[in-house]
Amino acid sequence: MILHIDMDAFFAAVEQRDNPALRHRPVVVCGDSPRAVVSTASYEARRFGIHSAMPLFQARQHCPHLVVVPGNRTKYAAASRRIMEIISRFTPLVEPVSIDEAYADVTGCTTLFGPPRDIARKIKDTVFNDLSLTCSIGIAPVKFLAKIASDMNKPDGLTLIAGEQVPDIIQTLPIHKVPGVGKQAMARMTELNIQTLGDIKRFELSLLTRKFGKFGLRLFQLSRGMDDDAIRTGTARKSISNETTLEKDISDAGAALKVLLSLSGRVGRELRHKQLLCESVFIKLKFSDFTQITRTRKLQHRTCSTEAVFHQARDLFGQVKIHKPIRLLGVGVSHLHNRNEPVQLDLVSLPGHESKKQWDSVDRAMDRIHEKYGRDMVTPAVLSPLTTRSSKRRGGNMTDTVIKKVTISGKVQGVFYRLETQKAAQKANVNGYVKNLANGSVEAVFQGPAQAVDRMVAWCRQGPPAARVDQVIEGTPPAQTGFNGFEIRY
Ligand code: DCP
Ligand code: MG
Repeated sequence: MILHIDMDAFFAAVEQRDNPALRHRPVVVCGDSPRAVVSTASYEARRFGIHSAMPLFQARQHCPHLVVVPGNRTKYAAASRRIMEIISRFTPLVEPVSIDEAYADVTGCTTLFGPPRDIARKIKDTVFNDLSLTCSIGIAPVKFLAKIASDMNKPDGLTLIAGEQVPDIIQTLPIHKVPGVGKQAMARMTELNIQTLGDIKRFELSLLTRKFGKFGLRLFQLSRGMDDDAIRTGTARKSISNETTLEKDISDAGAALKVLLSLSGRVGRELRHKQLLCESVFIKLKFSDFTQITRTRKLQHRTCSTEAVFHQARDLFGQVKIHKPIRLLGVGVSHLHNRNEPVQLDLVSLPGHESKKQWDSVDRAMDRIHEKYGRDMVTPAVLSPLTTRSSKRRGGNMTDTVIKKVTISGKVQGVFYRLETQKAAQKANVNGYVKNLANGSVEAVFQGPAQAVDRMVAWCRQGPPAARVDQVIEGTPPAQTGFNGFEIRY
């Protein structure tokens, strides 16, 4: 039998646990920008019709005395780890599927711990005693029904679907509750007058695959209670992603790329932290009219490099025709593998790049800095618009400025090097750009007061920590009339 464990109103419950003043009150966990969306709502808030992904302003309309709490991912991740650890005391076959959700196969553990319902009870009690949090558990012979069962009596539920109940449950299960049935599939279901999973049985496999593609076969199987999806331990997480609703809608590709870079950084960091490699990269865009698209690409080589993830995200983004302002951007990776699986730890192949492994050390350096100083040390530089002190000076008298170009070779490519160059240039009030060259070196052009430009050239000879500068060649800068701040070029 399979257990599906899902925490109740997870982020909100952690906040209510840690702050008694929040208990029994309508609470949402949410960012504080005017465009923030609800991460999760306490069950008290749900009574007002508030739910995950609802814009905060709307939630406030539903419930004027709503309490808004900023999230604390570190705290939720710590709780999540403890929950997963508790579950794995009962069975080694645990598949965490998200921060607050896991499947566990308890088939082989009943002699030791009793029947599945007793195991579920023990898990619920231990989670409650150790963490003061409640969860809901569904038990069923197959995964998809276990998930459906965990949702049946939320919060604090324990629901068993025994083998003999399966045909009845399937017959009456509303089709939109079947995992994988989204808006598009629902439109076709309506065309075919399919209302419950049982209704699928009326159709031949060939028609289902014609209508739903590969998913048609899965529907065919699920409608007969068959789910051959096994518990995937270890690298069980199917994807890692990060998305952000922008403070303001944007139409500018450059600004979007900066956000994608920052998101790629977070995704890359999580990959490396979890010792995983990915084989696919995807991006998600939501537009001002709330329509959204995703684009995915399978990679030739597995990677955990921020640069490689960003490279793909940027390419995918380049293929999207932007007709409307962008409201939300997301970057994700999937087809995850353990890093220590016996494959070459190579990074995605980029035309003309021989020294890809450099990124590995750059990433590690970035990760160390991030660990030491926290996220803010790195990300604002990526996202900081080019209205730095130096760029604000632009438009003023730039005639006393000099311009110099340098080409830096060594262990210098990677996001980190360019970010640090940008930061140093901004601090020195120097305009220009820094970019990677196809031959593995980096080109930087500095424009500003002579002394400051010289300081930047000297800075390049040293480079940031973790870089190894072998050579800096001064060259003739391309003809330029002036730069708007100091930018990272791609
Ligand atoms: N989450 C999020 N944004 C969303 C959905 C969820 O940040 N759009 C986060 C917050 C949730 C956590 O993931 O607390 C788990 O998601 P669930 O869908 O399991 O929702 P909850 O645990 O909050 O509630 P439920 O009791 O319905 O499981
Ligand atoms: Mg949950």
